[in-house]
Amino acid sequence: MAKGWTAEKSPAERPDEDAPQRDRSGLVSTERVAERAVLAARLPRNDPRFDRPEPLGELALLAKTAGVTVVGEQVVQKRDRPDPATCLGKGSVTLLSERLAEAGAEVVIFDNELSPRQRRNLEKALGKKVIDRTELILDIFASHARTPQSRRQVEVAQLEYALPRLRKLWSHLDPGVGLRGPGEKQLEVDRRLVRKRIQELKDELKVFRERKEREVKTRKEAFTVSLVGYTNAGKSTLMNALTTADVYAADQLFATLDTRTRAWEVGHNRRVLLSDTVGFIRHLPHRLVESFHATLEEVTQADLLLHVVDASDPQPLEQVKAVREVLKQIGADQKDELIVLNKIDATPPEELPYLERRLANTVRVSAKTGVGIAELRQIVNERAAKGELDVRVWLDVREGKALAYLESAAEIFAKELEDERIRFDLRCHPRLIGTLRSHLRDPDALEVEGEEPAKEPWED
Ligand SMILES: Nc1nc2c(ncn2[C@@H]2O[C@H](COP(=O)(O)OP(=O)(O)OP(=O)(O)O)[C@@H](O)[C@H]2O)c(=O)[nH]1
Ligand SMILES: [Mg+2]
Repeated sequence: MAKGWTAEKSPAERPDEDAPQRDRSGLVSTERVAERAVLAARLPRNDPRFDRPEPLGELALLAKTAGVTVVGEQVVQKRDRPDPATCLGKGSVTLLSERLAEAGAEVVIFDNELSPRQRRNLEKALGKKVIDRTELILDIFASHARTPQSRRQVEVAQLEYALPRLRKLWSHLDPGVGLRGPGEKQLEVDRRLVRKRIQELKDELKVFRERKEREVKTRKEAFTVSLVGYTNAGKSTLMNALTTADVYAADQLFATLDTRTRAWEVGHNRRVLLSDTVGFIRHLPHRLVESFHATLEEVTQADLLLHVVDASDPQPLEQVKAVREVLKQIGADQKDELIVLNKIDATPPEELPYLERRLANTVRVSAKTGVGIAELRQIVNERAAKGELDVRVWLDVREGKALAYLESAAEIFAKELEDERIRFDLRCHPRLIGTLRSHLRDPDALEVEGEEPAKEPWED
């Protein structure tokens, strides 16, 4: 296979086997084994999730992915503004306390992001551990991060989340309100240490990012396609179905945290580079998006986004909206996009026309059964072919390297012997032309459609 088509794993993508299971600061635990939790939320009155049989279904799935057992009845308060002290109102806090006791749960998981104060007050009122959605997502990311890069990315996000919440850890050392005791001093020291660690990690990540940018740039000669979509939409399964990649796919949220790139043959001698990456979710903590910038580099550089949608989900349009918000955050919202309606084997057929009317540019597939894959391949083939140019190249039969490159990289539709050289008529992506030229002994033996052939100085 010609150089440039295979994407080798960079060190940042290789599993980090020796990494400690806990982060060095010891502040943020990633272990949450066999805990029993009750779910709670404050939702605005017009929240579309009230139309679902289970408004907190996604939070339940997140909890399950984090290894938490969800028990008892959920507490959902309809309320347009959060109570500044406890998020939920008094009555709902009391109800929550009763449900916790009934279910024998040790933890409450909130769907809302809680301020440090709200969380403190709730823990005091309930006498139980309180965690919020952001923390749960960070937790899942932490336990799924396998590479040195993704581990650092998660650690930065966790530490930034923990920084304003540090006080709690040291409150037991505080002698009382208004007195600066050892706890206060310890807190200052600790904040400084955390900030220092964040800076260290960011410096290390900068190196990863610069390497990634260089790597992505060198692939510029290929047409690049990125799979994006809500978590669990089936991106990795589709990647496996389209290429011979062996990417981890599972019925859990955020199964993928890194980017994998593989060559995908979409037509005769037309290969594109296909990348699979981390999934998105509603209200993805922005710190997380920021720290995963390097991982998302492929998306921002792609020529085409395949936006994978789980058509069998009760609310696929909500997911599309959430994904587009994240794309906007990373500056990829103006890209060419094709909506891939996936899991059609599990979707009621009458749903599909409705989705197709609401979303332009769609194709139906099932990554699981293979239905629609050929059509998807055809569409991508056409898109990749769109910007291609007609090129004519003359080669001496002894130019073996250039010959091999041509045959592997371009669509050749005519080959003729002309003046003791072989003339090739081919179509290829404009970005390939530079490489093609560099392989030729005589750089003028290549003509591009619409381009003036190079003149010799005496021809003017
Ligand atoms: N019925 C059905 N299930 C599918 C299909 N495609 C994927 N799945 C299932 O959906 C689940 C999620 O698949 P993944 O490929 O891991 O999803 P992902 O989008 O990569 O998820 P993250 O990496 O977690 O963001 C798995 O249990 C798959 O078996 C499909 O076409 N039909
Ligand atoms: Mg995946």
